[in-house]
Amino acid sequence: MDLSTINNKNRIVAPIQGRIESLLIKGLTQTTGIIKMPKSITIVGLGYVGLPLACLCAEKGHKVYGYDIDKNKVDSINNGLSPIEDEILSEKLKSLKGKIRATSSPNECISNSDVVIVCVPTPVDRNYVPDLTALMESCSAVSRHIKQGTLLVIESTIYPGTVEEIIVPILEKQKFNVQKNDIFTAHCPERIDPGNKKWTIEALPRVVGGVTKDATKKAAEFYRSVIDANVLELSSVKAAEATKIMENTFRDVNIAFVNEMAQSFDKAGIDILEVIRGASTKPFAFMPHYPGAGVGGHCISVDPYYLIEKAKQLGFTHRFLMLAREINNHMPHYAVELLENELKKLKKVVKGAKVGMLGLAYKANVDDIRESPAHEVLNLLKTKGADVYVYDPHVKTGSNVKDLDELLNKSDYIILVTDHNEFRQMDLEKLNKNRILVVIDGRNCLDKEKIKSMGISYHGIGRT
Ligand code: SAJ
Repeated sequence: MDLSTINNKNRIVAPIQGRIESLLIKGLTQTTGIIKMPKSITIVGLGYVGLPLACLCAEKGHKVYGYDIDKNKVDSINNGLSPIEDEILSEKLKSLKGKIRATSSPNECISNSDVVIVCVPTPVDRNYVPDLTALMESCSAVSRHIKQGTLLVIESTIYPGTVEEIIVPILEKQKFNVQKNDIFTAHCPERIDPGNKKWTIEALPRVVGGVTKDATKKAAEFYRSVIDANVLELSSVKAAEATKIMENTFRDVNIAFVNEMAQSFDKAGIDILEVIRGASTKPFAFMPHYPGAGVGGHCISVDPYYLIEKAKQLGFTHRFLMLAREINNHMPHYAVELLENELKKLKKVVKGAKVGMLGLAYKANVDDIRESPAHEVLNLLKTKGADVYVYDPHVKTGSNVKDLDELLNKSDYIILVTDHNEFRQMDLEKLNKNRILVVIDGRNCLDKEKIKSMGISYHGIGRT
């Protein structure tokens, strides 16, 4: 049997093996009568990651506390209301009202919990340097109330070494010996994809890695008790930390790849969507990504910097990852340049131009504006003196017009930054009716032929 067959077989067998293992463990638990006593769990940080996890644990019958410093968030959750625009979450919170005890006081929850899971933001600062303030502050609060024998899991995205170099010393300051499992300490990187109805939190496979083998086991046992997917136990906590960074950096570099290809194809008059469609007919070794007006969100645009920074401390420079970040961070500028070029053809300039900007959120159909490329596009347009009308159906607070019709009525030129369904499905005749002269399609999501057929200048990202 040649190697490729063996490889292919392994590629197919391994996940099935893992699935069978996971089902066996679950089955044994149920058939051997080991009744999984409901645990008392505190989820620290009730955002995009913590809240779905809190709901899942409550659905599985565990006693769930939610600890968050944001009192508004605590109050809305205790009233069964989701502080995040997410229909699945809103439904769940309504049905779980009273089953999750949200609080802003750590002593009420942490000391009563068998499991504490930390899901706080780990952003970067304006110089793209990792900012672990929230993680350190929350783990310090936890360390002052956590009881011996608790399982402590960090889900926040962190660079390899964070648990052992930062979290463990915080616990040791309270006289816990983590190597002796006073606190079972592990990392299980979050894999939430907001709004994804297929890959929900219970359906997503996970990886775990503990400071000790017992911690890894304990963490794996916990996650297997709440999710339906496979839980892979890794040999170390560092391996678990590196896994998440790798999967998101992989995505960032692939997006940078197509963003560079798009700029090259613009010069050559090639439609990149057609070429991606063509390349995707290859049934192996090609994975489509799509060019756009930038890369936002608290994962893809942030996580690479965690590895870049840590590697720098260890004496390695990630030139490729840094270049990918540079390319992706340039895309908002590229989108505005496309608008300037189209205006130039009309002998117009951006200064004083009435520009409608469609979208503020970092990706389609969410209300999250963190790291959104729209911020940069808006800043650039304003700096160049444009009159900008902004509309995002999911971010009404950031919009300065009440709806799409008002934006089209007031604008002469359009730049789409977020491919919300409302924009994808808009009646393109309205562009004509409102005498729109130029459309810059920052997500290549509009019908370019139809727009051009109306005599409107159209330019996408790698798509003319
Ligand atoms: N983007 C592109 N081109 C692409 C894909 C995305 O420009 O081909 C842009 C989006 O417009 C957005 C940014 O990148 O501005 C991030 O988009 P995303 O689809 O990666 O969405 P995220 O940030 O919610 O990423 C999450 C990640 N999940 C976790 O970190 C647990 C990521 O690993 C997933 O791959 C991604 O969801 C997903 O697949 O939806």
